[in-house]
Amino acid sequence: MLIKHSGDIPSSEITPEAIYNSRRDFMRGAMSVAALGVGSFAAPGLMAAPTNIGDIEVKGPDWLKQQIASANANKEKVTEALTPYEHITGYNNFYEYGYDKTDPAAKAHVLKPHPWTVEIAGEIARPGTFALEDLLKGITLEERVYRLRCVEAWSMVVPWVGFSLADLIKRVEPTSKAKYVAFTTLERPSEMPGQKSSFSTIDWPYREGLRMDEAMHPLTILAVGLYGKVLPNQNGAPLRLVVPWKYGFKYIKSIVKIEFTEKQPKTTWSMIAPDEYGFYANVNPQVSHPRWSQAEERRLPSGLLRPNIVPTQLFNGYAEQVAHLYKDMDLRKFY
Ligand SMILES: Nc1nc2c(c(=O)[nH]1)N[C@H]1C(S)=C(S)[C@@H](COP(=O)(O)O)O[C@H]1N2
Ligand SMILES: [Mo]
Repeated sequence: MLIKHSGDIPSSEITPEAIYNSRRDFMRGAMSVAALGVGSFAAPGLMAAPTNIGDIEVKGPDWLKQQIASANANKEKVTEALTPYEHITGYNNFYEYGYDKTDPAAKAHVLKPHPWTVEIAGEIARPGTFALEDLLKGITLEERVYRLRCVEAWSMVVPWVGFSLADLIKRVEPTSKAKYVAFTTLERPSEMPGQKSSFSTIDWPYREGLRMDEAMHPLTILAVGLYGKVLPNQNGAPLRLVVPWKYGFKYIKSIVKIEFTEKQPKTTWSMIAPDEYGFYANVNPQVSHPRWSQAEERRLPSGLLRPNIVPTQLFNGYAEQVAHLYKDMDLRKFY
């Protein structure tokens, strides 16, 4: 890349503010290169002017804004450049709003993510339906900069704000029968036009799941923000899963239910096409999708002139932290 990377600064040594400020300089640089016609940054329909992160206002309740503003600085180091805000919030998969990458940004504003409740059920001592605000009480949010690798072979680097899923799991006291965690997205066709579409092959609501040890892993978070702002609707407001060593379809959005189960739960994509999308969905450059290779990825921003192809890493680069979870498993069989 022609551009100076803000990621050259070890993010563990600087505050989120500094990341965004250096990011801002990075984006100014990026846009002036684009203006000269050298770079191509566009996903179709994206902005033409640089964004000042400090000027972005995402709607949300004051308690959430305050909690996000006091999030601890990033613990996970990523040396790559952050993906610009416009791309993270303008190029999305969220089929509840349609199949195009630009549908969620265009349509998701209709959703009202506050107030919000989450039902926590199944094999736990303390089930209940909790207001999001109560779920987050006493939780210190953290910034985590992670790579996100979609199964479609594009990727981004995202500064999430969230908290460890393990913290929530411990509070609800799982029983010895809790072997899996199942997650469900909101089903509200009045605010999610894709759920009304007769073309849809998805059996709503969208569902995902993790094995208990994956859910308890310190890298697994529930996100409520990104770039130090409230999570935009198109990115899964108000609460979405982030499991950085897995393909993006595991990162279920707008969660309304978390259920602890003894059996492996059904998950949306593996129900639609079990030969193509498995329960595990661990990022693996050696295991091809039946219709394309997974050896490389397009790192956003990616354009025709500058596709920005990078090699895909085993477990999306998190092998050191997570490979032990799968040490006795055939990764070709359990894809
Ligand atoms: N409820 C729901 N969650 C979802 C999806 C979806 O269509 N519906 N798409 C998934 C896919 S395929 C990806 S790659 C990521 C994309 O997250 P992003 O739009 O925030 O980048 O969300 C995942 N979570
Ligand atoms: Mo995806």
